[in-house]
Amino acid sequence: NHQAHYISRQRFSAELSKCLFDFVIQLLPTPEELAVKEDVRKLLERLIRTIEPNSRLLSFGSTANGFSLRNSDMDLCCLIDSGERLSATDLVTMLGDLLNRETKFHVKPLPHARIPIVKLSLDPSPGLPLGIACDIGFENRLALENTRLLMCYAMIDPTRVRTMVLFLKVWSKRRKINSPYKGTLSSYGYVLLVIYFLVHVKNPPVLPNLQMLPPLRPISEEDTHLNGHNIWFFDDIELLSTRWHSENTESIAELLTDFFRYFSKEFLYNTGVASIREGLLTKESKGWQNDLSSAGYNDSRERNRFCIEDPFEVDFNVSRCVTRDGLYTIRGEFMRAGRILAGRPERALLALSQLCE
Ligand code: 3AT
Ligand code: MG
Repeated sequence: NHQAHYISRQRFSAELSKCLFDFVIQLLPTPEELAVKEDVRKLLERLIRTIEPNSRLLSFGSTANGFSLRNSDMDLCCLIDSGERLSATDLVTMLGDLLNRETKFHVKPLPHARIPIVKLSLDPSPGLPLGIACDIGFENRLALENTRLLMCYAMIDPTRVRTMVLFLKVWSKRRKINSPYKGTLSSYGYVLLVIYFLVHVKNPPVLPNLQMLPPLRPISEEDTHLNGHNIWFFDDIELLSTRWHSENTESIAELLTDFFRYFSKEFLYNTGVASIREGLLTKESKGWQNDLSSAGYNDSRERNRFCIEDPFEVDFNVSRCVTRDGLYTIRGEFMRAGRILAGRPERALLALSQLCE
C-alpha cells in the first residue's frame, strides 16, 4: 500500500510538472509582441537622444530577464554615458513634454517621485490588442544588474527555474497578492523568494550561490562596486556548467509543492530575513526588528513584517511594502496552494486550474 501510494504520487508529480510547464508556455509573450516592444524601445531611444545625445535606453525587469508573461509592462532605464548631465527631474519633465508632442502615448511624467520616472501607455490597437504600459527611469544601474543576476539564475536551469517563477507570477497575479501598492509583494519579490528557496532551502540545492562562488581571477574593488554596493557575481554560465551541476533531481511539481510548504509553515516570518546572498539571516542582525514598542504608524513595525534582502542593495528590504494584512493574505494563499497540490493525486489539471481560479 505504501509503495502503491508512492508510485501514484510519482505519477501525479510527473503529470503535474508537465501541466505546469505547458501552462506557462502558453502564457509567454509572442514573438510579435517582443518585436513591437523592441520597436517601441528604439523609437523612445531616438527621441530621448534629441535631448541627451549620449544616452542609451535599456530594458530591465521581466522583458530582459526571461521571466516575462504576455502583456507584461516594459521597464526601461535611460543611461547617460558622458557630458553635462541634466538632473533626472529636468529630464523627466523635458521628456514628458517631448513625448506628448511627438507620439501617441499617454504620458505621465513624475518628476518629483522618490525615483523620477515617466509613465507611458499606448491604447489597444489591432496589432497590439492589449496596448503597452511602460516606465522610463534614469540611471538605475542597480536594477540593470539585478536583472542580469536573475537572468543568469534562469539560464542555469531554464526549465525548472523559469517554470516555477512564471507560475508563481501568474498565480500571485490571479490570486491578487502581487501589488506592493496594496500591501502585498511585487513580482521581483516573488522571484527572489524562488531563488532563495532553490539556493538555500533545497538540499541538495537546485542552484549555486552566484554571488559567493570564487571569482575566476582576482578583481579590484572598482570593478565590483557600484555606489558602494558589491555587485559582483559569477556570470559566466557556460563555464559554470563545466564545473557545477545540481545533484537535485526533484520535479517542478515537487519543488513547487515544497516551496508552498516552506513558505506557509517553516519560514520564520517574525525573526527571519530571506537573503539570496547569504541565506537565512535574522532581522536582529540587520536592525530590521519589528519595533513593537514604538507608537507611530508606517514605522519600521509595518515596514519589516516580511523581510527579503535585495541581492545588491543589502540595506533595502524588497518586501517593505507588505503590511500585516498583506502578509496574512499571502501566507493564507501559500497554505491554500500547498493544500491543493498535496491533495488528490488523480487529476493534476484540475488541481492546477483550481490553483489559479
Ligand atoms: P512583471 O512582469 O512586471 O510583473 P518584473 O519581473 O518586471 O515583473 P517588477 O515589475 O516587480 O518585476 O520589477 C521590475 C524590475 O525593477 C525588477 C528589479 O530590477 C526592479 N525592482 C522592482 N522592485 C524592486 C525593489 N523593491 N527593489 C529593487 N529593485 C526593484
Ligand atoms: Mg515589470
